[in-house]
Amino acid sequence: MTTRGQTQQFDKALFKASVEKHLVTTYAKTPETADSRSWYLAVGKALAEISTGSLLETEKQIAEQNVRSVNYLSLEFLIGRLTGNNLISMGLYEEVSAAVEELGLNLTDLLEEERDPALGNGGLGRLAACFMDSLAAQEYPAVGYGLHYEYGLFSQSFEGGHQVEVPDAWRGIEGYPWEVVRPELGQTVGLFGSVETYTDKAGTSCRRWVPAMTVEGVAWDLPIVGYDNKSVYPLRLWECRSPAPFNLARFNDGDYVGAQYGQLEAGNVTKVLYPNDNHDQGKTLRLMQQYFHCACSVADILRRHFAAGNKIEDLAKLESIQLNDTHPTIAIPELMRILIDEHKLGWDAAWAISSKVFAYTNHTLLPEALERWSESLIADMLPRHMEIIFEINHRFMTLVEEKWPGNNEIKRKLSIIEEGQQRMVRMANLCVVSTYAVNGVAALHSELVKRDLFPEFNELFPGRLHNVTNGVTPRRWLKFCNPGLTELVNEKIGTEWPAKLEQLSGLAKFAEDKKFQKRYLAVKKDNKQRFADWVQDNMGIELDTNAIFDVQIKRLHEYKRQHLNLLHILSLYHRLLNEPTFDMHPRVFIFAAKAAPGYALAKDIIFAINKVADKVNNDPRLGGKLKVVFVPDYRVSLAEIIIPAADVSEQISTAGLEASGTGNMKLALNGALTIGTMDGANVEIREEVGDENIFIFGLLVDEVLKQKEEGHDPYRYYHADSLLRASLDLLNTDEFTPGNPGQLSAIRQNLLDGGDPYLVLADFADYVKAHEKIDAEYRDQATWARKTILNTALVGKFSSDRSIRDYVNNIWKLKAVSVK
Ligand code: 26Q
Repeated sequence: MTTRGQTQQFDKALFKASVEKHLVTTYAKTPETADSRSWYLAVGKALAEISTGSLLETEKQIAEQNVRSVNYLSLEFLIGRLTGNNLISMGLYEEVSAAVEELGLNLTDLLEEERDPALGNGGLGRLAACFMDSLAAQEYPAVGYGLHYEYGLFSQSFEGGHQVEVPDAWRGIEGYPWEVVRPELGQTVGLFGSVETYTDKAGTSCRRWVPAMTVEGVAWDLPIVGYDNKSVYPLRLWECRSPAPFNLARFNDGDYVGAQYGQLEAGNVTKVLYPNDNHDQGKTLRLMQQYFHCACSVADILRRHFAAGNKIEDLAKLESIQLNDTHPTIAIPELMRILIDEHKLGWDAAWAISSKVFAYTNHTLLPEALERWSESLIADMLPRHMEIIFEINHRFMTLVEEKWPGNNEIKRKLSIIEEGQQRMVRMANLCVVSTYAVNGVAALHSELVKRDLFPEFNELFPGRLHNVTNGVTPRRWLKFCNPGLTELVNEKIGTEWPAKLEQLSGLAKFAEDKKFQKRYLAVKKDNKQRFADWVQDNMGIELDTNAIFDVQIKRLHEYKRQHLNLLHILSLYHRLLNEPTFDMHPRVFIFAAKAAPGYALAKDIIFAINKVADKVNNDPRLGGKLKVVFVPDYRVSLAEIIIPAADVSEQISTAGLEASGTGNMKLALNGALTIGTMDGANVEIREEVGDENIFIFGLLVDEVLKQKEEGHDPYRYYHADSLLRASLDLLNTDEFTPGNPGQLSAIRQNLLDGGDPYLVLADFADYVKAHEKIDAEYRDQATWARKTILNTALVGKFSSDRSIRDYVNNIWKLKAVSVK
């Protein structure tokens, strides 16, 4: 692999010595007895030694310059493996590869030993990881704040086609070599208790929170290595521990052990990542995670601010806090509490600061994903915060009254507090009221945020609502994961594109070049072979790389419509067996997806796809034309081998429901052609690559809304479309579950009698047609080559470097700091 100039001093002999030292002293292995995993750990530690030094130096230089920085608060950072990526950013990939070879090791094999840190669910967590990469690459001062979960997202296996979840102890027994604990950054966090009034020395009556118990926050830093520069930024993850010695007196006073909180052990707070994606469950422990995260992070931001010699009044000048969805919203009342109760600012002075510090990113319009917490739960766990939320709402309601006098309906709609049997706090409303900028994550989504989710807020706060279209880091999602294509691109347009992805457009002029087409297709073929080998080795399924590799990889959710894909597969199965004139190019349908453990229909869909796979992969009547592979345990490192191998990218959500999508960008960048609805970032991908180079189908957002309003009638489609009927009815037979008819009928039932909430049936016919077009166009390899090359060439906009520059210019207003 070609790397850019190394950014670190590198002495091969010293490095080898360091690896061997760690092997012996850190991991207690001799070179003779060490297995591959121990060598990986030792190499990781030797590298982390370099990056930790740079992290401290970066911290120091940024503090000295006392410049504005952003703090990215997220409950999730789905970073994936660090070793390969950091090697690329450090410019040391080849050097280290050579060094370990001299130790008798193979770098590629060592990298496979690393377990993915899976500290996130899906898109939102992965976005946070890409953003950290792009902040460091462009040297915009930043700290990422997250949680140090003991267990990441569960790993998935299949038993009899059913999803089985296994806990993910991502750090292993030895610990993760890249992380470093920072005991000096520890924080103490209060919980529960009461609020009291007291008179201060000046004779003013004040409020203060007297927590009933405290827990300790321990900081762990992971290094985010800047690509081709000397900056290393911290991803700071908080681990919750109980105070030592445990504060039993306090605890017993309020009888917290006895009655309600006996279950609470500090170590439980950061024990496990909640495995829900786009769904809110309202669990007490989750709120505790959120507050623990916010309290530690806000305190650390203030610590840095004061350590650099600044005054509290200058906080908004120097710090921005970006809230990754509403999950860290409680940081807002936490900062207000500190400003008022601890720094003794009046409400207006505190609000003037706080409301210029926070900004909020919305990632969803799905009602079930909008966080609402019961007032009584917040009042119990965080009584002072609840008071502050009421005060924010009170003042906000005054504003609403001024704007719409006497209009109680609008007040009810906009209020941060939702009235009802039990009052609820609407976290999104709290965010919009309390931040200086709110953004959606793709142009269409941001329009819908303005038009449908927050129209009145948009009137009240003109200019507050923005768009920042998501992006992905080209370092991991092209340079690292697709070395073959990287080499080809380097040869044509030079090596600067990983930091300047717009330069990919220089490839467009080769789209018709026969020689280039051949080489581009050969790279794709190699990547397909690499994945096919993986599938053969791990799943025992043989794949033909001449087939179209059709890929849908993302969380399993009804709105993402994996079951629409399944119905299309069933329609092909039906036609191959029943339509004598039907022909198709061989196709491999590749799925990877985790379902939230409590999401029954999502699990049914996984089961159904697995059962259909069993049958079609072994049915000689199909002549090998149809294969279905559901790859278990979808994760970042698996995406890294599937994406480069994809011919077709399935982005088929019901229009209006996928805020952006980012897998769509990664797949297009690696030359997969999108079949997709006019949803999320698909709309902008179409704008960039041109209508000829993407397969758009299905209802538009407003058609979806209209159809829902008028009453969608699934049976109308069922009766009118014989292919749809045949496909659906297969789910009621025992074709795929021999001897057990009905095992797959829950999906059919949901679509027909459950009202088909995501309009699968309404889009089916158009989807089938779009696939027929794909089939025809793939057979003409010159046409296909042109289109796939143009996809790579024309998606430079979707670099997360561009997203970060949008945030920097329109929201954060940062200046880059070049670390010397
Ligand atoms: C909320 C409350 C309690 C427990 C869990 C949650 C929770 C957790 C994760 C709610 C939502 C999420 C994740 C949402 C998510 O990944 N959204 C995706 O964000 C991407 C980045 O912006 C977009 O590209 C996707 O369209 C969007 O679905």
